[in-house]
Amino acid sequence: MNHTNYIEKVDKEIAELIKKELKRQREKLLMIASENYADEAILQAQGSILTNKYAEGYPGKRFYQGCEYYDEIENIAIARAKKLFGAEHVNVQPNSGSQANQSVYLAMLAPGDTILGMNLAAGGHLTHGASASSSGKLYKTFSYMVDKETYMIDYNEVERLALEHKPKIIVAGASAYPREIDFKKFREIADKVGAYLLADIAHYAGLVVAGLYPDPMPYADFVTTTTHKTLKGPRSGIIMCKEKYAKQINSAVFPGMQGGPLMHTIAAKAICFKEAMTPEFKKYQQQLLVNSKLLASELMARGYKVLTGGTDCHLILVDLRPNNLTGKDAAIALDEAGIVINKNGVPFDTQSPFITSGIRIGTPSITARGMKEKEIKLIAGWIDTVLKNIADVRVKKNTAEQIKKLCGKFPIYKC
Ligand code: DSN
Repeated sequence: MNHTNYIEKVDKEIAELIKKELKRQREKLLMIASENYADEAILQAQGSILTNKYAEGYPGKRFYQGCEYYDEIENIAIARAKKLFGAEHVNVQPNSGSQANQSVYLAMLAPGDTILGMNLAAGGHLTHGASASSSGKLYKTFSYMVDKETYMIDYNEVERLALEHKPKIIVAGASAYPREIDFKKFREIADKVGAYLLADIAHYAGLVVAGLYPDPMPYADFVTTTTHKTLKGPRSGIIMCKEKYAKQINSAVFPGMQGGPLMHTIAAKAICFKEAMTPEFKKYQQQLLVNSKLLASELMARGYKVLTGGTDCHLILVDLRPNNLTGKDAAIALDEAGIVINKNGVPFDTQSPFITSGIRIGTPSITARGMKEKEIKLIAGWIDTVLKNIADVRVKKNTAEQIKKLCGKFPIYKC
């Protein structure tokens, strides 16, 4: 990509590393469920002169002069996000999904108030109340697990915990949960205890707007998402809510949580939302889902323990304990063979988060390259071969060569 030419002139060291990373993105199968390939228009907006400006405040109410075009850009991003998600109010300034969630807490909770979210070990996110995150340090947190047999959310257990702890906010959403989330059920539970409902759809957003995953908008008070996963946009976040919370949410994002918004990223988000309204985007989401369901069944057919027995979204969780493998060893071996996934704890895991007993596999990036059922079958075979020959250097090298060849047929970033 020729914008690296400018970098080469001033910093050969960084230019070289970007080139190497481009080669890695081109030649390997990127299958980390939370990653994707942003297209050239998104990259161009993020690398644009819009990075030069401070625009603290909101459209029409900025603290700096010279924001006339930034107001227009932000208003376009907001209008598109409202239309795309059917939201009453949208704040497009959060720099990430984490900051979006933290801003909701800052807006609606006082330190010490209670949050009920999905346990990190069950697939929840750090910001859903994990002790290592500010959400777990500033607030009193309780968490729900998944069912020990089915690995699905046990709504009776969520309700029991809600009745016991009377949370002020309940978080529905996950980073590693492959099944549909019943947002209506969460609403009913929240109403029983007078809690707000926050739906974090960071992972599922692309599928939600394509109508392929449950839509939380009719049920949740707040919906947060990142924009770079299934949405295929820039690395960032947004918050959506009912109009009645607009003022509190806006004040929590700025000046509560952040300073000057990243206007180049907001422009890229606007482009992302425009693209997400197209029929091509819907087709992409449909294929992504076909691919992940097929990958799950291909792996199960080869004897792998796919948690919950399949998937309703872009991600698959595999428990490797029956294979006597750790997630860490599997992830390293697969990476050496050209398949990049992440080690992932499985619910009730006895291994540490650095080792883990499982892996998480996602199809957003390979689908963005145009890969379909034929390629998924090949990939399932390669995953199996590598995991059965984890220490065999020749197998890994041979697989990496075949993958490089396949990737050559599905080029990315051609210019
Ligand atoms: N770190 C992200 C993921 O991989 O799921 C969640 O924010």
